[in-house]
This record gives sequence, C-alpha cells and structure tokens, in this order.
Amino acid sequence: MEKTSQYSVLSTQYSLSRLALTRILVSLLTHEEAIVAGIGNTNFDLAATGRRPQNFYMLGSMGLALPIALGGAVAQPERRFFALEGDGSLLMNLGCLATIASVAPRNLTIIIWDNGLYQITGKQHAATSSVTDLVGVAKAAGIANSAWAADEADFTRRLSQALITDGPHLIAAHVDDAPGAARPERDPVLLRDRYMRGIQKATSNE
Ligand SMILES: Cc1ncc(C[n+]2csc(CCOP(=O)(O)OP(=O)(O)O)c2C)c(N)n1
Repeated sequence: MEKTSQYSVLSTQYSLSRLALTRILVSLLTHEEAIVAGIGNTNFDLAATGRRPQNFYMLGSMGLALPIALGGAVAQPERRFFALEGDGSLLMNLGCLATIASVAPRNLTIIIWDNGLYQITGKQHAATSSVTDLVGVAKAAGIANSAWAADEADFTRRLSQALITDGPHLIAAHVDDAPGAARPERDPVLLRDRYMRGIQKATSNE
C-alpha cells in the first residue's frame, strides 16, 4: 500500500481538527497562562490563534516543548504552563515524560497532537501510527493523569478540569494532517524576548 498519509489510511482515527482544538485551548485561558509550542504544525496552528505574549514558539529542534514548559512551571509555580507537542517530536525525547513525572509540577499540562506522522517533513509514518500509544507511555512513565480526548467536547472537558486541578496532566488527541494554519515569525531572538517579557509578571491561578 502506498503510504502517503496516515490520515488517508486511518481516517476515522485521525479525525480531530488540530486547529480547532488549539483554538479551544486558547479560548479557555484567562490567567496569562503560558503555552510552549513545539516545532512544526503545533506552533503553526498556535500562531493562527493570534498574538499572545505568553506563547513561545520553538524553532528547529524537536522534543523541546515539554522541557521548556517544565522549566517555566518550576520557576513560576503561580502560573499554569501548557506544553504543545507533536507525536513525532515527543517520540524523539520520551525521557522528558519520566523527568516531568519525577518533578510532578502541579501547574503543567502537556498536550500531544498525534497525527501518526512526521508531517512537515513529508508525512513519514511515526511509530504512533502502528504500535506506540503515547498515553500508555506517559502513564508508564509516571504521569497518571494522562488520557486521550475522544472529541472536541471531551477535549474541552478534560482541559477545563486540568485548569482547576493539580497536574501534571497529559491530554492527547488523534488529529488530522491539515496544513499548519499560519507561521510565527522565524526570528528566535524576537520570539524568546517577547515570551520572556510576556511571562515576567507574576500571575495567579485563581
Ligand atoms: C533532530 C531533528 N531531526 C529531524 C528534524 C526534522 N524535522 C522537523 S519537524 C519533523 C517532524 C515533526 O513531527 P511532529 O512533531 O509529529 O509534528 P508534525 O510535523 O506531524 O506536525 C522532523 C522530522 C529536526 N528538526 N530535528
């Protein structure tokens, strides 16, 4: 079988709109929560939701959204942090799940967009498309509060719970492979400085 897109092979499984879920996430934030987006479509879609100084966009290096968000969550326990990562990028750095489980930051929520693909480099299939269940991996790493979101309503419900309860939380969703909706500025210094200013002010989770 020609393997052009996992979406075409398992269309019922990889059906949620990554952009719609990203919009739900941003719409639920009211306390200057930080969002750290991994490379690829994850940060392309976040950029499409509009300018937020508390958003950070990773460029170039896979698997760093979770470690960067973990550092922020430890440094600013009064602010909630969200890490957005693609399945391919998380597969490159699975060890960070064990680190997060060990540190157990109450203010960190991990969101995984699993399209079963390394999409932006040509839709090569990732292990998640066949054998690897990232929620199972996260639970085994020690992040007990890890779950798949079945649909938009379930995602909204789980996220709303994560916003008012102690983490770490992990929510994963089987998403589509629509092209990324926008692009952040490809300027690492600008992106870093804007984010550092955006999270300078202490905020409250209440
Ligand atoms: C160490 C390393 N290897 C390979 C790449 C090339 N690369 C950039 S994005 C990407 C795929 C990312 O997959 P995923 O995180 O699942 O996001 P998607 O493209 O599916 O949205 C790859 C392989 C890279 N940037 N760094």
